[in-house]
Amino acid sequence: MGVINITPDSFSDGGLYASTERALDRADCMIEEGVDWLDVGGESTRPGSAPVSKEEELRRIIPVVEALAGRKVPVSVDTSKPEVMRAAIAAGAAMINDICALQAPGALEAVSDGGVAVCLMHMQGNPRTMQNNPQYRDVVMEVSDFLRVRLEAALAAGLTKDRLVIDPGFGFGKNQDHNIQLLRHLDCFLDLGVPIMVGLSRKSMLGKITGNTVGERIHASVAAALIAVAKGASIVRVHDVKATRDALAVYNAVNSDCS
Ligand code: 9MG
Repeated sequence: MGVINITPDSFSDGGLYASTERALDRADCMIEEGVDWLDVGGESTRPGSAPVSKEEELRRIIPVVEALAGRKVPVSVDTSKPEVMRAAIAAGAAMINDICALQAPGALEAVSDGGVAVCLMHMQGNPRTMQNNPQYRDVVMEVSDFLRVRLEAALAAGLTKDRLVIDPGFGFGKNQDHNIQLLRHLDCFLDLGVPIMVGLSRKSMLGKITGNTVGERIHASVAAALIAVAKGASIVRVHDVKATRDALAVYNAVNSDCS
């Protein structure tokens, strides 16, 4: 899944794609590189970021979603606002990627009525404050329990399992040790019975390990994506599509035929 941020303050490509035309160029480039999904977002979720109004989020994303609906690749929209979810679905989105796991009032109904797929992500706190000393007794257990409860809520609202994906939310209210524990034990989330998605690409967790700046984290991002897939992830949310696809092609060639 390729990341298309239409945000002036996004953590890795801030300002670069902050226009419909640029977002579409970036999407076309990712399509050329073989992306399977495009994830379009109009509100930065990086640590410390401030929320944007639904009007501004709609202004940023809807023209891009409408234009991409005519391309060959399905579009996911990264939003937590029910009004934005409904408008995105009407514009052609096939998935809602919600970092708040459909906890906003009206969110469950918005996606259930819309018939789309949904990614339920775990976050402790909110983007503005989430990295201020996050605490867990057992991070893997607590994230898993949260996702189980949100899956039950989604099923009770009429979504079916084949439309649901879960994501432990790397970097969303987690310190370095929490992130490493989650990646090390990612296979535990397979017990939840739905596909696992992860977003590790260019994140500060990789900067802390390598000492590299955001722009220098491509190799670490590809390594992290490979580890995630080896531990059971089905969808990797990335900025560097070709590099990730190439690495996964090698991985799959070795692992798909066990004869
Ligand atoms: C929007 N966004 C930023 N990081 C993300 C991650 O790790 N997972 C998901 N599902 N969405 C993310």
